[in-house]
Amino acid sequence: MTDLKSRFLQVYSVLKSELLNDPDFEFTDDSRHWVEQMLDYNVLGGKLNRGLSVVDSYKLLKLGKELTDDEMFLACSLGWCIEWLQAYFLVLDDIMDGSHTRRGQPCWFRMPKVGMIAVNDGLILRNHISRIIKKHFKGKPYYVDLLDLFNEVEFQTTHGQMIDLITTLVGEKDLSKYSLSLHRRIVQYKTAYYSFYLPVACALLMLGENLDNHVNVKETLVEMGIYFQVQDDYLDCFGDPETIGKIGTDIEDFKCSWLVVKALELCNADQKKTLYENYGKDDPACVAKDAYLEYEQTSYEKITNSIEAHPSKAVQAVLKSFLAKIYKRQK
Ligand code: GPP
Ligand code: MG
Ligand code: MG
Ligand code: MG
Repeated sequence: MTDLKSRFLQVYSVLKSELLNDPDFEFTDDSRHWVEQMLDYNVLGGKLNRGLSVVDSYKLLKLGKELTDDEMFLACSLGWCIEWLQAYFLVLDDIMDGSHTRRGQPCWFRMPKVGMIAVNDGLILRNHISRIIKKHFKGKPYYVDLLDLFNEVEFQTTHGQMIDLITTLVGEKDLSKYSLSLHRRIVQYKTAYYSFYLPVACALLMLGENLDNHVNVKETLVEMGIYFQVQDDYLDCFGDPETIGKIGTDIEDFKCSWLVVKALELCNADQKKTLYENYGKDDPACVAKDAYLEYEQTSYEKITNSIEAHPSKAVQAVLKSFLAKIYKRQK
């Protein structure tokens, strides 16, 4: 394990222990135990990419200058807030998508004693973010901006999730309504802002930056987030469940996945008929496999060009480190 990761995990223990001893709730042994199990089950076990990238971005934007212990702790805490946000989204997303596994274990709501208690656990995870930010950032000049940022990104994500869900109602009636532009709109909102823009925005706020001055950084990150979700769609069908830690449900769920949109674009009338008959049931997305390889290449080039257009080398380094983490990923 890298130094940074073990440091990051130490901060998790600190934050967890603060939350489990929050004076605004009188915990009993049972309730404390429930929350602790719930946190370890849902917040840990992922790749921690989003969380760690707050620290990485902060370091790069400080041009390699050593972080003080305090800065390190704060950057890690914001990283964990994003991991908490992700846990909150995933617990609820798995219920909505009827998923079975996540990060190599049963989805939280599938656990025998959990079921729909998972809905409230999701809300607790969301509340923890505000508790962490209040405890460690209240009094900082960027406190209000930080709260606004998490609220705004949550607003975008829940609305992206809403169109992801209601679009399937349209698709079930008429699959031909699915298009690349509709897909783009869904994934931009449901994934890109919280996964890519949020970590960098947190680092920028800690550095005292005004986010309004960084709209071009946001655009590049959103582009990367879209690419990342296309990869997620691809892996839902073609990834190895052992490696990605989850069993795909997009076909059964009638999702407006990149694969079905691409398949619709490429197939002939005969294949289209097969697709209409099978989507929501079987595995008809294979026609889009080669197109994915092409998409991966052109997206990479497009994003690289947009990164190189940024005036600041430090910003370029941040963006490049993100792209390197996801290019041709298998999980
Ligand atoms: C990814 O969709 C999007 C999310 C996890 C955001 C969920 C948002 C909520 C407001 C609950 P996905 O269903 O493709 O992800 P996965 O493949 O990991 O299930
Ligand atoms: Mg899902
Ligand atoms: Mg989903
Ligand atoms: Mg998916």
